[in-house]
Amino acid sequence: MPLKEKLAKKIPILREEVKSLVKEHGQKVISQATVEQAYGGMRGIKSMVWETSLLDPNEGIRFRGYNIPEVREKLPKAPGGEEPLPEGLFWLLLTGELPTENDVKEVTKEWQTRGKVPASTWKILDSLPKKMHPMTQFSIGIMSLQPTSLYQQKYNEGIPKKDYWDPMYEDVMNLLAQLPAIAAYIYRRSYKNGKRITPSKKLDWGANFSHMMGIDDPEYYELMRLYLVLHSDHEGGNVSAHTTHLVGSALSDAFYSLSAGMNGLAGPLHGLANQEVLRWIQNLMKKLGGRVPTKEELSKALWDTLNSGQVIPGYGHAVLRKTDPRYVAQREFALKHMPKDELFQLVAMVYEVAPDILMKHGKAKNPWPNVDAHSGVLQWYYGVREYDFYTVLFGVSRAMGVLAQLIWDRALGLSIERPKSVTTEWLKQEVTKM
Ligand code: CMX
Repeated sequence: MPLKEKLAKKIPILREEVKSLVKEHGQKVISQATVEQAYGGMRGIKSMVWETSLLDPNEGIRFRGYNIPEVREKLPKAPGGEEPLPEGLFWLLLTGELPTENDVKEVTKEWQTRGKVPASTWKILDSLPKKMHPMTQFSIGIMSLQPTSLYQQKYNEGIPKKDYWDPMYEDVMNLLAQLPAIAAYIYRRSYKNGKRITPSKKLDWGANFSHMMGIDDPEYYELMRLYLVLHSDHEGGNVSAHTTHLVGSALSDAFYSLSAGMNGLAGPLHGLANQEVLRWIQNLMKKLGGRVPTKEELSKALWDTLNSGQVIPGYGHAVLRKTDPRYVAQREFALKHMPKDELFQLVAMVYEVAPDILMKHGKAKNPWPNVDAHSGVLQWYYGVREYDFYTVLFGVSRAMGVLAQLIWDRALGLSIERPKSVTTEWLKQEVTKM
């Protein structure tokens, strides 16, 4: 059954479930907020619904109930490949069901068909300084597609609220189909000869992305597929997901919403950490005259970083309390394909040394590595050495999760977000009454 038809069948069922859940249990308390949480990034307060994934502090992410090893095993692969196809993950995120090989082929075909980027987008990108950060170019590239929004057009025509999800689905499919070409062109114009590479009708979404970046190595295709799966979704409270969802709640279309989410991903505490990790490691090697440090030298460098008030990039997490399984999956890929690589060995050494130091330092609640601690070194190995670009790769992947949820946001008719804020003065008065 085509993806849209499958989704159309699921929507009325969940709508009814949500309706009766709210009717029967609407007043039950699921979370409370403390003063500390109000100042501390609202950490842990349960007040948002996110259907596509759920994060367990110890086990890590589950996409629609499937953890990362399960997703790697169960999702269809490219012929001869071993890593899951991102198209299959999108199917799973959107429908909650594992796709067949044929379902995945259909999504690949659909994204190939919808992949033509309007000439106006190329023109806008060409007008930007080549030295502009790739994430800024990416966000502008997404915004440049906004005039193509069918959702906005249908909204203006007055379609009923229950049908909002339909043009949203169309916009999301077009946007996902076009994102790799936009991202790849940003890579080509910023770092290569600036020539656009035409997508191939023979390649899947991830492989086509590598192809358009100018990398036609089957092993990198595999890495790209894995990378795009791993970074896609991490429940709703992280900055990129929450921002996309928040902006969408004002009934802004997918282009406004995703572009806003990407601006959040561009922050150094979020998606930019992947480039920071490699910068940190390479600065350290430069200081040592280009050689791999000993464990003692590495420990000293980690302490120096902490003592100068900086964070160790790629370590810690707002929710996770164990090594991120997305880190583990990338480590497994590295052990299989590049075990002798010097930078990988250094990343592995940081994994041996940093958690103990962070525990001794005593501040970070989670001393273990997150997804960003490993991704850069894999890109570097396959020749993508322009680390300012790494967050764009993250962004193409993250788009799948946040946009799948955005369709559900409209399908469920979720309200405009408007939590209550208070002032410090209000809090000071209120706590004295407790
Ligand atoms: N190095 C040094 N100190 C750290 C740290 C790290 N890697 N991680 C957390 N801390 C510090 C915090 O800065 C905070 O210090 P203050 O009390 O002085 O503000 C303290 O430990 C407590 O923080 P926390 O509750 O453990 O962590 P938060 O939920 O506030 O923040 C995160 C989470 C990811 C922003 C933080 O761990 C961090 O800055 N890590 C490094 C950057 C990074 O890897 N980001 C990528 C995360 C994954 C992603 O979203 O892409």
